[in-house]
Amino acid sequence: MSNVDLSAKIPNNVDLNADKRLQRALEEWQPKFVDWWRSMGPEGFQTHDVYLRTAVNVGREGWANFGYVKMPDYRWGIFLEEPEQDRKVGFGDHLGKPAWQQVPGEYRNMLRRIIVTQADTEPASVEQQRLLGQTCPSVYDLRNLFQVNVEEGRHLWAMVYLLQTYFGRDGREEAEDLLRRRSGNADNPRILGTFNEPIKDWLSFFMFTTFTDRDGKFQLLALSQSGFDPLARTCRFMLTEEAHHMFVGETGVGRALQRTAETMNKVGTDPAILRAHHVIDLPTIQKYLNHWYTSSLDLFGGERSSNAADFFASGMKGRYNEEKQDDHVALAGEYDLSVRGADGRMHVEKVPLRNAMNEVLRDGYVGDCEFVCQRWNRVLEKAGRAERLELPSRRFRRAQGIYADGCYDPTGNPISSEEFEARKAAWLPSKEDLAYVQSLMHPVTEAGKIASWISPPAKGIDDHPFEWEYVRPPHA
Ligand code: BYC
Ligand code: FE
Ligand code: FE
Repeated sequence: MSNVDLSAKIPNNVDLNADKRLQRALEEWQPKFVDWWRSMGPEGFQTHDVYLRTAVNVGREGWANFGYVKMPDYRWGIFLEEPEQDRKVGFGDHLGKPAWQQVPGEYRNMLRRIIVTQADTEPASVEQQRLLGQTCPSVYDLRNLFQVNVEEGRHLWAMVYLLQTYFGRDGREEAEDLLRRRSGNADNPRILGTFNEPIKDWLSFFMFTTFTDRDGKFQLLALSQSGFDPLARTCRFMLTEEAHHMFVGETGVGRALQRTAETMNKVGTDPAILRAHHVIDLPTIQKYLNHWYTSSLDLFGGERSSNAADFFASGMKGRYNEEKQDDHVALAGEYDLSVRGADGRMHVEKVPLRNAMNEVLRDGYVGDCEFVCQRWNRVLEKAGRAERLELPSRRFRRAQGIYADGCYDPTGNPISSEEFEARKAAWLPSKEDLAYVQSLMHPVTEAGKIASWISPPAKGIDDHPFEWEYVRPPHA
């Protein structure tokens, strides 16, 4: 059991104290991070007391501590999962060799790119969500937003620890750049598409934490397999925090559905009438789902990818369920990919398995999202409704990969770009839809009260009731 040093400037279980150079580098980066947090983190709540959980250990029984914290004082720590004795590389060309404890020179650039890409998403999401506190539907939700935000901050710390520890001067420069790029900034944007999209309302936030944080889950599962052991151990611990982010998203959408279903039972399904009752009509919820799900599908990269093949061959990034596979080398298999032929129809093309690793990971993700959708539909069913939500085809509205070239309808049928344009208002949030949802976003900051468009949660946080004062204004 590695020691947890909670009294240190930077709480950690990596014995930071023993490496003065590294400790100094991280302590130099810390105030820059806090500056970034103050200017780009949650606007207007930096001096509030927020009831937050803080990671204090990695053990099974209780790794988190709950208490009121002012966010800039949050104890962002560095925690790696316990090492596995004599761990071996679990896949790829180096299968069965001892896992690397240092960066293998030949894979240094590749590994740096993977870590920087992962790292970049974390502060990006905080930037995207920075204004949401001002329109929170309840104090309970406000607290959940901030919980997600501080943990994404900790995920940035986790990656910066790897950069500073294993990548020397390059790593320090990357750590600085991570605080310089800005979500949505035309000159210096974040790396991946979704992380430059604005999140202006809480339905978007709940869709994002359902679908985009779930990309995080699958990417972290794949990186948890890494033969570079420090990365694997870091990502394993990050996954424990990720579960709550997806919970916030799924239950958030579920509670909006609940409210809509109850209102439909009273006044019918006419969107105009539902809107007059200040709830979000079901077609609009479906359109938001279509938007954020498809944007998140893009985060898995191209269906055919030599990068993905290299990541796998090198042992740096595995499959999310590598231990359940029979063949960990994956040189023999093929993946059946649906591609659109010159005749305009879909047909199957065989892709060498290693080159299809992005698609293999996306398959796992799509399956997981289908379960989420089923659980949302149970909310509708329990409320006595016959309507259902649906995931669109993975070909719909793609901006990355082989489906980005043509247009497809939500069932995956190839269509012309004219048809797509003509029908897109029925499939994706229109300006009017966005404006309507925005019009519902009034802050509700009295404990126990809630906005019109969403139901209260089944239970509160850490055994406290929904009515608990999860966020308290600063006392003069
Ligand atoms: N947007 O070979 P390809 C999370 C680029 S989320 C923009 O098809 P590859 C979180 C790609 O970089 C998890 N660019 O893709 C969630 C490449 O660029 P270069 C984040 C894109 O490399 C919520 C080119 O297109 N973690 O943690 O196989 C809140 C051709 O690429 C996009 C990771 O992503 C896109 N969507 O796969 C907070 C894990 N997609 O090289 C946090 C690390 C592709 O030509 N990243 N491109 O300049 C990776 O494993 C890979 O970089 C990717 C891309 C899977 C993202
Ligand atoms: Fe994260
Ligand atoms: Fe997350």
